[in-house]
Amino acid sequence: MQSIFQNTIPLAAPANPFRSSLLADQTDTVREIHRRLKGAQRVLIATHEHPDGDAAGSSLALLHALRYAGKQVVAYIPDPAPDMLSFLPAFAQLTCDIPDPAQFDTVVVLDATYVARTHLAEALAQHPAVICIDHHYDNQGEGQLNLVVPEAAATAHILAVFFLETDVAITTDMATCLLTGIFTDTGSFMHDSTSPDILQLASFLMSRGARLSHIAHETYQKKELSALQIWGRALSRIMITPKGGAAVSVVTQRDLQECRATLDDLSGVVNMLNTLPDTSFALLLCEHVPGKIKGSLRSEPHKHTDVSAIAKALGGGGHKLAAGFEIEGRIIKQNGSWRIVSAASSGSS
Ligand SMILES: [Mn+2]
Repeated sequence: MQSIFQNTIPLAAPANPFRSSLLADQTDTVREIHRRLKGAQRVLIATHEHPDGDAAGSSLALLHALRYAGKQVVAYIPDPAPDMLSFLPAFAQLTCDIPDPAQFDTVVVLDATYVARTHLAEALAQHPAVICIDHHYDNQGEGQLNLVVPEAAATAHILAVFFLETDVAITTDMATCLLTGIFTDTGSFMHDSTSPDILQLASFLMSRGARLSHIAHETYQKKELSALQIWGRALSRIMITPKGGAAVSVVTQRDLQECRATLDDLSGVVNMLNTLPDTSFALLLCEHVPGKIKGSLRSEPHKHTDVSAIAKALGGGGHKLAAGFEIEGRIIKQNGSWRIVSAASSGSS
């Protein structure tokens, strides 16, 4: 297969020796996406709301690759990415300015189960060249081309193998973005999705200059005072539901204000709740803006609970072991127990 980038590969980057079978049965789709991107002039990259390490990492990896190839590229995020990802090369290029997809000949939607999660659904429904690349098993396949690989640990995993398959040289900047997506979506290589293949790929990305220790430090080992304080509140309130044995905790709007914390500071808390043995799943509820509650769900393979089904029933989505949803309401304490009341109700917390 001829590379999109053969004329613009940085001189220092050698050929990619590593091969993976991840996309082996989607060769036609890989070839067609490669052909479309090669012919594209202006590319819009879009990802999901509340972008995480995989959303931002894969968007920026593709942005770097396409810019090396001389394309004009805009990477759109519906809302700001967490500060902890600001070490990613070209992080400042991620823009929340709403683009007009009609100005781009090609659109690539990354890591989004539903195109609606990009907040551009209406404009993209009219667009003739939308490519969706994702690893969510329930991806809706709304693009003209869809590279959906549920076996992949991250969208960055799919992209890395896509670059390898199409002989795109992976630069240090790209390797850093890709490894960040993989590292965060595998829960620091601790989730079930951590296969021998992914560890070999990680090793390969390190050989391209990605610094795993730096990525780990920036994404997990650096906590602000506000984060530790809000973790303290969430952990001090853990409850185990009598029915079903779920580990649940809540964070109110007032907690966030008093700790000067944001939703991003809570990243990782639900995984901590999920460490409790003898529970079926973990749920963290956070009223992140007044009247809006975000729910994060986690489980583990041996707990035999599909949390994506719970999320879906509440209008959200995700994976079997990690999912989320958002509902209207306020979290208040009433007669000693936590309750969700309608956003219009007032109550003391
Ligand atoms: Mn992902």
